[in-house]
Amino acid sequence: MNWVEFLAPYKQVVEELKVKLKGMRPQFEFESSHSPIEFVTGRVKPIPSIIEKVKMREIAKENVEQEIQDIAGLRVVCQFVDDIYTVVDMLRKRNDFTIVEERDYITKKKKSGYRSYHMIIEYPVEMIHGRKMVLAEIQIRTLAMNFWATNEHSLNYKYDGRIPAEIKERLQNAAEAAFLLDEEMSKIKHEIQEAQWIFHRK
Ligand code: 0O2
Repeated sequence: MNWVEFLAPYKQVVEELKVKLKGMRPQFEFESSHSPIEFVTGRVKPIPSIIEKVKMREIAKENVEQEIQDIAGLRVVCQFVDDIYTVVDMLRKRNDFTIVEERDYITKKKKSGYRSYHMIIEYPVEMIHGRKMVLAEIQIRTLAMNFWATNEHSLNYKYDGRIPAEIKERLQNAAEAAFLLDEEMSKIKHEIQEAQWIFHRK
């Protein structure tokens, strides 16, 4: 496998989508309205991580592009849970890609405690030899969900996917605490936004 050649369109997609999604924030600021987007990140899945997934799921070489949907990964981080659905609605209205699948791990959290909204999109990228359709995953989550997922991801890496039961339980409790934090913050959303607006004007 020539990885540089294989990953080139994915790199391009991540760069293009980062610009497009990041570009939404200043538009809200220009209109003096609350931006549902706090920040955007993107990455191309590391090669060892792709190889591991291929091996674990016994994916045939010719099916890698179709089966591993998060080689190009974008993350949109929001302040409030409501904002996630605002972003989802805005993404559904776009004409520069098509949505292939949506997974709501917020209303239906994962067993680990993981919460996030996932969108798999098909994005047309113009390469020097023509257009290529590339799958990408957009994860949309709150700051609290992101804090939890980042920490859990590190622990998963540390324990090679076998987190001890006691830590797993603590993580599940932490996931609930994070969700409670999101709920409490949502209840005082307007107060927070007013404060941020005053701060922004100073
Ligand atoms: P990495 O290192 O972030 O790239 P399946 O698990 O079979 O339903 P699939 O294809 O894994 O299907 O998709 P899913 O579940 O939507 O997960 C894709 C990505 O979501 C993961 O990529 C993670 O980034 C994130 N994710 C899903 N579940 C969890 C979780 O329990 N904890 C954390 N921290 N992240 C999660 P990768 O390839 O697993 O990892």
